[in-house]
Amino acid sequence: MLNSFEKIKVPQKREQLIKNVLNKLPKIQGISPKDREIRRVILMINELEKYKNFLSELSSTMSSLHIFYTTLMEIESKRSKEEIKGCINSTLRLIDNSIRILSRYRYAIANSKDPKEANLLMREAFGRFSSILRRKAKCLDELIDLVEKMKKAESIDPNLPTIVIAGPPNAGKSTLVGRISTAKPEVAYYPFTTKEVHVGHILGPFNEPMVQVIDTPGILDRPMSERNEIEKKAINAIMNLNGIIVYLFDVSKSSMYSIEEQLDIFNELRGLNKIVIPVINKIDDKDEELYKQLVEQLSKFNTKYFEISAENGINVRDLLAYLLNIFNINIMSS
Ligand SMILES: Nc1nc2c(ncn2[C@@H]2O[C@H](COP(=O)(O)OP(=O)(O)OP(=O)(O)O)[C@@H](O)[C@H]2O)c(=O)[nH]1
Ligand SMILES: [Mg+2]
Repeated sequence: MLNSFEKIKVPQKREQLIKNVLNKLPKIQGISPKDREIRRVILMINELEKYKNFLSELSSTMSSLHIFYTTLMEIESKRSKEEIKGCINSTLRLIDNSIRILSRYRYAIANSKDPKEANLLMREAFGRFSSILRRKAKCLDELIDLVEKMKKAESIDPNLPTIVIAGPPNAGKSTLVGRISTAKPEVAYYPFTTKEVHVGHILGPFNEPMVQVIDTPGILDRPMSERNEIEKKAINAIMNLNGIIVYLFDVSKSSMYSIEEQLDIFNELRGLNKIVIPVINKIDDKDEELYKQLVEQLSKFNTKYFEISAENGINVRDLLAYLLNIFNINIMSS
């Protein structure tokens, strides 16, 4: 599936554009001096039209965007959706206005009395063009950066059954995603290896994507207001994708987080009114004390939990069968 931002044509940033226009102007010729100056102003107008198209496309993309992507835009830009829209609309008005100003110069050049006046007017038009862009269109560069970032986001299909793998950093989330889906995410021994949300698929009998599996960055046990951008991306997937959440606990000897911390995050996710399935990972290397503490606590919840080794594949198939069964998919048929 295509990411909705992929089709947006991204123009050059303001300074680059001003520089390029300035380079192109002397190369533009015409059938008369007036005609040449008019063509120069038309070049400026055409460049502004490109900004206008970019802003209009962005605005229409945003109007039909899934909340997961709108929130991702907010995280990436550190601005609210309303601020982004405000920025688009005010810049659109500014560009429209600038096109009108340049069009007036175009007619003034057509009515100028000699080549000297025509050239002077063209220079004045360029001065207006560059000063409006420099002083008033500050939002443009920010929006260009934002769209470039959004183009890199992976495509998530909100209508496909979804499994979101969540948990503290280093718990083995990416290892599990790599084992059960088509994704091959980066796995490493240090925390926060995964910095973006990634998507893999579980394929059906005809190799069609049947279920999507979402790999998320790790989250720490701390208030939402203290969470960094990377953690917020994980929370966005957990909250705004309509999926089953698999919460991984790390009970290995090298676990970096206490059972209390891991349970705090688990409880936070359970409060979201979603299906959250507790999964104890790394049982091949379990720390007996951590394991005992966790099992004692989990049995109080009266919910089914799994004990797996994502790395060695222990019990992974049982977990997968259980998850698919929630979507009414029988693993034997896949
Ligand atoms: N012993 C053992 N190690 C595991 C298991 N699963 C993952 N690991 C190891 O744990 C480390 C972290 O694995 P990742 O899959 O990158 O963990 P993650 O949760 O995606 O980590 P972040 O993206 O940093 O949050 C790696 O060194 C893995 O090899 C397991 O079942 N058993
Ligand atoms: Mg990871």
